[in-house]
Amino acid sequence: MDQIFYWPQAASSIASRIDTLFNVLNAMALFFIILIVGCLVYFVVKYRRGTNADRSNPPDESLTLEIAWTGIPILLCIAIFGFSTWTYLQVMRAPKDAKPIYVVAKQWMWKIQHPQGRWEMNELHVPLGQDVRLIMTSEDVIHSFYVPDFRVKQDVVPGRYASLWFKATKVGAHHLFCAEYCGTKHSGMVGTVYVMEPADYQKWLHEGNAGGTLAKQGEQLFRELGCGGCHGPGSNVRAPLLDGVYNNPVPLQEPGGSTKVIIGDERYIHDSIVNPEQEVAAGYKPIMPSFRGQLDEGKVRLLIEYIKSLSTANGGRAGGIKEVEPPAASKAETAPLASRPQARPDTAPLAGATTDVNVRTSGQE
Ligand SMILES: [Cu+2]
Repeated sequence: MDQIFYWPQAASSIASRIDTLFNVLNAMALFFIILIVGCLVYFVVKYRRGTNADRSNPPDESLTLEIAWTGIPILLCIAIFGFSTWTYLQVMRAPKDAKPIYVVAKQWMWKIQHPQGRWEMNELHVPLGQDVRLIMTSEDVIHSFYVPDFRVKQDVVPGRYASLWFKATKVGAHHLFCAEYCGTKHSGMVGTVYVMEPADYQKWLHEGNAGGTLAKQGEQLFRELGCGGCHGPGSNVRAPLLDGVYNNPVPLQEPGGSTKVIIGDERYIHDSIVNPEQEVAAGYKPIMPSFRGQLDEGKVRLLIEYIKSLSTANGGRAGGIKEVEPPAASKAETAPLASRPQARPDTAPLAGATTDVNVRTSGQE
């Protein structure tokens, strides 16, 4: 089924499947409306008062009929359930190699950051025929990223990352709406998604990123904020080194004194910046100041990209933090996060940075 005149065009790889589901449900509803209303009208006319229709010996039982009206709807429901679940899983699971693009929603605009460094407002440029994964968060209230032509919509909630993926199949401009009432100018929170030929997209990407990649900008910000003063290898303050944190196990201090190991994903890095006392790396004191309110989500993203780059380049070490042997006195206490695989292979939960992990996590170019 291609397009019905009152529908937006179908411009993504999953759009036609959503449309099929919608059409099947509509067709079934229409079929039963006609069947039921048709029978109703027919019998009302046939058995109206005064007609000489045959009213003797009405059938009060029909096994065939009962099996039919129970069995057929059950089969239809199972088929719809199966098809829609399959579609839902496709929509929710982004392909592994989908290109990440970062989205921050705020009253009343969409800010988009491409890993290569270019950013844009209320516009999103994407390449044709490539899987794109949006990683989104909000500065203030709940918004919802909605592109009708792609048949995708995802709520964007402050304090967490939401993800949405699609593969655009038609070059051109497509409407972008906020689909969650988010305040006075909600209706003005609109934008455009531009689908470009991949070559044009590459050209476009490199036209406007004077500041370098997000990771590079993050490195700059990391310096400006003085993060290296504590997280640098030569620091007197005991703070974890950050290379190797991303996508590797991080041991956390639990209230009872026990340790819990989590994976240092984007969520963890984000929360460690804005809410550092919440999850304290085992063996460290909760002395990091919170950057909540000082950094907007776009800037936090820069730092995350920088910290990610430390784990994906050079087998876990690169950028501004260079490897040094920790001072002898603090060596034993700081073992978990401060040690590096290359330096001290005997300790090192974070040292789990194996080559295949690093390959798998190098999500940007
Ligand atoms: Cu909104």
